[in-house]
Amino acid sequence: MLTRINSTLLYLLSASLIVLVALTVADANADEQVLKPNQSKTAIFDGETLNGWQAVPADCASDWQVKNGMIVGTGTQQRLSYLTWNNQNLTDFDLSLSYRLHGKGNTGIEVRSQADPSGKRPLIGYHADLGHPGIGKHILGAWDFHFTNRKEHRCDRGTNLVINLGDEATRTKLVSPIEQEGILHDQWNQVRIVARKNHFKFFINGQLSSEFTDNYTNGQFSQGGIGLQVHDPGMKVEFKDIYLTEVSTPVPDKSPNVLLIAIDDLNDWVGCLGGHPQASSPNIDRLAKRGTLFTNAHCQAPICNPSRTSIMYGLRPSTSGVYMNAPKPWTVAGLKKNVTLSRHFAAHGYKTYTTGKIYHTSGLPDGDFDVVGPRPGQRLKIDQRLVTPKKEGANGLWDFGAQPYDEKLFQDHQTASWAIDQIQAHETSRRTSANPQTAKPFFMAIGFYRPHVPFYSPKRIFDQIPLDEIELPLVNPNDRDDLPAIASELMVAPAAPDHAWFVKSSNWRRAVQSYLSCIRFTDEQVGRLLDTVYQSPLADNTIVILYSDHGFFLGEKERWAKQSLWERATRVPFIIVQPGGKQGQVCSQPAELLSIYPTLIDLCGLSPRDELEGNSLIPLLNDPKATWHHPALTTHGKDNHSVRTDTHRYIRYRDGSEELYDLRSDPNEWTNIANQPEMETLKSKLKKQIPVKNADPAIGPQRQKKNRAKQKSGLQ
Ligand SMILES: [Ca+2]
Ligand SMILES: [Ca+2]
Repeated sequence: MLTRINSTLLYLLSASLIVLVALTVADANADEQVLKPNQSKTAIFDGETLNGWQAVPADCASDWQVKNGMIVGTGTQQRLSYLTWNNQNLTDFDLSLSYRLHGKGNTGIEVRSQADPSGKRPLIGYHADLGHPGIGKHILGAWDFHFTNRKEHRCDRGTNLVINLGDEATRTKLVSPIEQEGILHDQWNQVRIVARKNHFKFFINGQLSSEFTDNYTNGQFSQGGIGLQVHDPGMKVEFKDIYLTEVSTPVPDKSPNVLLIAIDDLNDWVGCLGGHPQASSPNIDRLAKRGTLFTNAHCQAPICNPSRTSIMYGLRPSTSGVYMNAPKPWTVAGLKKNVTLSRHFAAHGYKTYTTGKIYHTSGLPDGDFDVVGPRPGQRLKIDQRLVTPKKEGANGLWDFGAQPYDEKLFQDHQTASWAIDQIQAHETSRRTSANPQTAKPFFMAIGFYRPHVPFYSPKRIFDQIPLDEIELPLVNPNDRDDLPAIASELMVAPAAPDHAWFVKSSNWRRAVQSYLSCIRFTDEQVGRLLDTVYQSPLADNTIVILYSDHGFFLGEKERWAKQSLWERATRVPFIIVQPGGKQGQVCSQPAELLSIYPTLIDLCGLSPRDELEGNSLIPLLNDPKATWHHPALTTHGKDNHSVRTDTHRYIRYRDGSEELYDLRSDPNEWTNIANQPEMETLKSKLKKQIPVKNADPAIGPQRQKKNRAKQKSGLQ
């Protein structure tokens, strides 16, 4: 009986051991695939001799012995004693070993170690700390910075540390790091160190313990040796199964360049979205074929300032309080501490560039980019006024037609030319630098001005789409009958002429022709940029993202411009191309422009930011049909929201009135089905997606000043 129990126990124990080993191997393999080593791992300890190893300093050789297939390190004096492997010029590698620590003390592994030119220490470099569970997380499983000429950075167990160009640290928590209980005293532990360019990972027993990225180019070590350490009298540590894999196969760059192409007021008419038969956009279409086209992507606000704020700050309008074209986000007190997308890239060692319109009115927060190019604005001095609907209540930007001047003078031609020059200069300087591997990558945000009003483009383009052949958008004369009153109030675009004016003055067709011409001209400029990237080595290490800040109405629902929560104003072209990523993917799941920030963080390995509200699109880039429970939200003014799923749009206004459309049968959103009783279940489900927090509209310094003046004069 006793024997049977014992053998059952033994069986259970050995089964759990097998499971444990299998899990460890699976984890290790997952990372191996990322590394793509070109060699199999090499045992660098033969189990019998210390051939290939040397003690540092040389007079501590007696601290290191081989016994029973193990390297045994015994501390004999109060000093640092190392056993180093003879290759002192390792760059990218994967080191694995087992260690067992007896008694007190701690030990560690030297990574990219070098002789200390100042002679203060035997070796300097990065150091992975080992020990037993009792010694605390500041030592066990942490990274140390054993340098004499730069500062120490805490990178405890459970930490992801990023050191920026100025040697300043940012720390975030790892998702499921090894816990203290997972590390054993007096027993064998498996350790794995992965060094890849300036990124270092430390695994214990198959789980990540700590990792860091070192962007401090003045101090980082891109090569060096590896070694084992003891340092206290009586301390005893054993090592065995020591394997080294040198990684020299080129792998996708962990710090790719980023090219962000923002287009102003471009709706879903473009070729690859199939929106208007005469909207030709061959260059945007060819970009889509190189990566992932999101066919159900939506802005977070249907107007310039709040949409662009949401993209660059990573916040919803309902959180930032930036709902309309004022105030500028960087003047809002509550947003001053926030780190914009470009600044986050700068903090990770990128050189940042911008030109054209990235924020509303082409303004920029102070110091938001390292290099700022031309920002010519929506109107040029040489523009001739062509149609003049100004007296009909529109602002001065409302005009359209062909401008006669040289094409090179158009804003978007200038913008593209500057960007191309900068990209080429950056690339030349990187290639010719002393160490191209560690030269800064670029983050460049380019904002094209058209097809925003005025709809001006060269005559050459107008001639491609004759006026009498223009197809007008579909209009249902009864469309507005089923709308709540607040919808009709909110959808008025105050700066635009009304639809009646376009019809009465016979300008509808002309305006559509002009908008289509602008799409073609801007698309040509996009093509020039794409040629610069894709006809050069930049193709292999540059992420390209193209988006429009929101859509645009040209008579649909008998209205013009953006400012509404319907499809034509919220849906945008949105394309992400990553080097080495899957090509020709089409994703019809709901996507938000707000996701650009967190997605780029993931694609470029930057440290995450807790305040960001968008969802990283990585799962959809990997598989466009992946399970995705996130609808796309658009907000227009405080507490008016639209929720777009893969099939429906639900709109809820601040007074509680609603609209619901089934886009599968009603792509023009003509039939509001919100009042149908059978829709209650769906509506209550969609209602739950609406933000709970609805910040009051943010106010900038001018409004604050006025309010103070009012208070002073007793008016408030
Ligand atoms: Ca816009
Ligand atoms: Ca309707």
